[in-house]
Amino acid sequence: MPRRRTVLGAAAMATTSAALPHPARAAAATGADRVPAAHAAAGLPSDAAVARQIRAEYLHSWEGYKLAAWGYDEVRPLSGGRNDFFARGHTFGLSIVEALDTLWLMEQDQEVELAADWIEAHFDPAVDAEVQVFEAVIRLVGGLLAGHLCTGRPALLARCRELADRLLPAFTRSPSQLPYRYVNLRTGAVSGSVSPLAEVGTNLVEFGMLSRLTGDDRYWSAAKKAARAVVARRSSLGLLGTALDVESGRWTDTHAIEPNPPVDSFYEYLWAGGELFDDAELRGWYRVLTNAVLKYQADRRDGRLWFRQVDFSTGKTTGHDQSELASFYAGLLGKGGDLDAGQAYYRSWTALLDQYGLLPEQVDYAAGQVRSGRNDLRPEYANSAFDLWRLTGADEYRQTAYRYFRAVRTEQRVSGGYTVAEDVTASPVRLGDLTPGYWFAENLKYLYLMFAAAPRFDYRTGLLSTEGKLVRGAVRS
Ligand code: DMJ
Repeated sequence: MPRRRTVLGAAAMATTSAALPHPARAAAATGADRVPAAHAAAGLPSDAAVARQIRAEYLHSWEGYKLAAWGYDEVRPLSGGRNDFFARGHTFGLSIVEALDTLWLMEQDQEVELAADWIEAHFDPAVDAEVQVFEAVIRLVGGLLAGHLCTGRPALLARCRELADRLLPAFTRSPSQLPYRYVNLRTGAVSGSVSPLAEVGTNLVEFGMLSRLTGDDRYWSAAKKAARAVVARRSSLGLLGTALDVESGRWTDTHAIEPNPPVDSFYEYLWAGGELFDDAELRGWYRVLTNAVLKYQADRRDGRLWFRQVDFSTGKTTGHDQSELASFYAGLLGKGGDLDAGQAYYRSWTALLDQYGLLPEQVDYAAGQVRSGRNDLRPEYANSAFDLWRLTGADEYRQTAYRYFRAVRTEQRVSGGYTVAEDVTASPVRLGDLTPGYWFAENLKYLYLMFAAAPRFDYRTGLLSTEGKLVRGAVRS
């Protein structure tokens, strides 16, 4: 079981600005309405003014959800409709669970009460429906955990544990220790025997934290065994494929496609689990696998860094697609110790942002073509800006993050909140009709923390999950 470290938990989190690393100290120092010279030159208002803008937009979106879809998973902000994210006809109040710790970090205590009260009264983990284990873990288990860590409310941890218990059959009923993709939360029936890597491994953080908080090792043990089962199947080059059959334990797809989905956060959680639980084995796996990605997949062309797809046994190139979701990898590379590569990859994405205004969902970087012009209000670029700013303190990240914020506000803000775009290459941008749940957990949280010098976030130790949930570094007074 992951050991309890003294830095974890609210009481130990009190910190002074003198103890903060450079970026947070800078933010604290400019908390007043003073505009640093570099920001003025780049057209940025003061940090405090930017933080106020970001919080106002978050609350605009939150109010839109409350008005049209309170208690439902997701809002359709143009039509005022609702979306069931996990299973048709069932709601988990997803957006409420997603928003809880962001509202807390933004010091919106009345809204926090409202959200936590709703969860305690209505969140039902015993639904007779098949849910996707990966999504339930990162969004719901992670959201309830973060909510508990931020507010201290024991009922949130109890709900979280009940849900995790209902997800566990996906792991324990698998002959290979690789989890099934779906589980019926009421009956425990499992299904979906071909699991992509992100779905196999993106549970170490949530299950590890749950084991630590409850003293019950089953969650961590299941997660660690699943990660080990993947790493044991790496190719002789140290590369991983894309998906495994959890019953035979064999690869069903041997293309190495990191950092694209559906592999992306498998690597992220080896790093995060190693960091959060001081686990040398996870750190070692992250290093070996990342070395192979950098050696065989890094593709530098026209001064830009991208990651090609290759056959995992031969290293032969099979594609040049890059998903917007992959932009998280810039921050992960930085956190994992490959800062130069992380910064270079971030700049590749900034160049795309500057070219299109909003990031398209999928490009072929070699052909210079947009494969999908959708924009699903994804948070990954903002996530990397936040990570690289924390690591370096460089102004570049706040300037580009603000450009990202302004573009989204200009193009995707509607009277009912914020919405996805069908095509960012069309003029004007063609909008869709959905606020994805993760919008309430991620994008504006990263941006807010970059400008707000938020007193409830420990800038030294704070750690966010792949869904942006605060799993370490909540400063409770
Ligand atoms: C989020 O649910 C999480 O960030 C996840 O890791 C993958 N990406 C989506 C949003 O794009």
